[in-house]
Amino acid sequence: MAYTLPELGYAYDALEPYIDARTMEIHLTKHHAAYVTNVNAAIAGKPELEEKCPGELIADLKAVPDDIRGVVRNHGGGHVNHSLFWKMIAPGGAKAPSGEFAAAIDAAFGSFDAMKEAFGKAAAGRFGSGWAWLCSTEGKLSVCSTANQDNPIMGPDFGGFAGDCRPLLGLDVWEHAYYLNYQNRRPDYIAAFWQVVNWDVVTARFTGAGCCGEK
Ligand code: MN3
Repeated sequence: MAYTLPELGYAYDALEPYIDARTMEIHLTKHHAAYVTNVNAAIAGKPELEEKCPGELIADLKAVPDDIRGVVRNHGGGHVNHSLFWKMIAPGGAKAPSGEFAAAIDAAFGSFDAMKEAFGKAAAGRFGSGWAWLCSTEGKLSVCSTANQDNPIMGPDFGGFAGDCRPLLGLDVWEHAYYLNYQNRRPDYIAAFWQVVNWDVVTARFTGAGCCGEK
């Protein structure tokens, strides 16, 4: 069964003024759509790969044949990362973490603001294209970044991280994610991102509601 482009579930302009409608539309219907098309083409006719959900596919790149591993890493990663991203910035939800999750953030970083600062540094410091992440590794929180479309669950051989590392929150810092509205001002885009994070979605990932292949 081929992978499909997910529904956004909200209007392209729902995140304005922080993320503009045109960027959302191009990002989903051109960039994300291309990742879906290309990963599908790569695994077509390989039922042992096609039967996996996208998260399972990218979490075990060693199982992918050499000649398509790069395409699956880039485009399968792109599909997983963007599918997560649309949910993490869906309108609504809590405006800040609470309860056990807030306590874990305080334990790891000292405060919510300190976590945001560390995350922002990871996002701003990623040279070129990639992602910043807030991750949970066996309940311990950390921030990190990955290059290109690598995801923390890919593991250390493929740009990810060791252990049972689950991305809770991700920020796309490819220029296509912000250039129309922010041009070269990545720090402004990072600051705006905090206005659209859906903390209900992020909290659900911390408490274990990860879906297929996301650990
Ligand atoms: Mn993107």
